[in-house]
Amino acid sequence: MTIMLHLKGILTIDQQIRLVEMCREIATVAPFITPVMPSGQPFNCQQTSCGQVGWTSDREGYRYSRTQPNGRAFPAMPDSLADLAIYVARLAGEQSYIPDTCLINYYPATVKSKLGLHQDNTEVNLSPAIISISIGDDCEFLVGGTKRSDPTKSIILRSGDILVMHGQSRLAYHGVKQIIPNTAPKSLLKNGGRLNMTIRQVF
Ligand code: MD6
Ligand code: FE
Repeated sequence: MTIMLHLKGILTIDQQIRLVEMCREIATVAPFITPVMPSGQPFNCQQTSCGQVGWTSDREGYRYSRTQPNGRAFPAMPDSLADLAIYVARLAGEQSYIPDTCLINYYPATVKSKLGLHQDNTEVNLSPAIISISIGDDCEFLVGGTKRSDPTKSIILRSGDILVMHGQSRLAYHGVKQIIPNTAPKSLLKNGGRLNMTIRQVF
């Protein structure tokens, strides 16, 4: 059984605006890129990270790296984001959560924006929760079981929602089926689309 914690609408609009500003600031140091998968196929979303390491995908594989493709370190995780993650981890029953990194995905408001079914298993320690913040347009999110062939169900992730994949759901297959245009709170993202921030304890 897949048990996740879905905190619907837990972030105020002011908190969401501050998170968008945070992502903009992070992107001035670690610009969004469109990574390629090990197969060479580009992702259908743009990515950056903050924290001591950043999630990286290229021809060499999936891994956490201390440096961006441009050779520079990732910007530190802002304290307010780390504090939010520690608070939410507690709600999921994890009392000693260490937020090492936050992967930021941006999905432009196009039909092409999606993320294939996958399992998050690049972390060295696969036990701690992954805390996922949604901002902007609604997203149809698929969640299955721990085998790729398990049936999936759709849930809608809306702006201000936080989803926690922990315990039995930590290794559940999941993906982004579609971004639903023009569903975001007004003037949150000037070109529309969706931001997703996933905070992880890697080690
Ligand atoms: C997204 N999220 O929502 C992509 N992974 O755009 C993920 O891949 C994800 O939301 C692990 C745990 C929660 C997630
Ligand atoms: Fe994931």
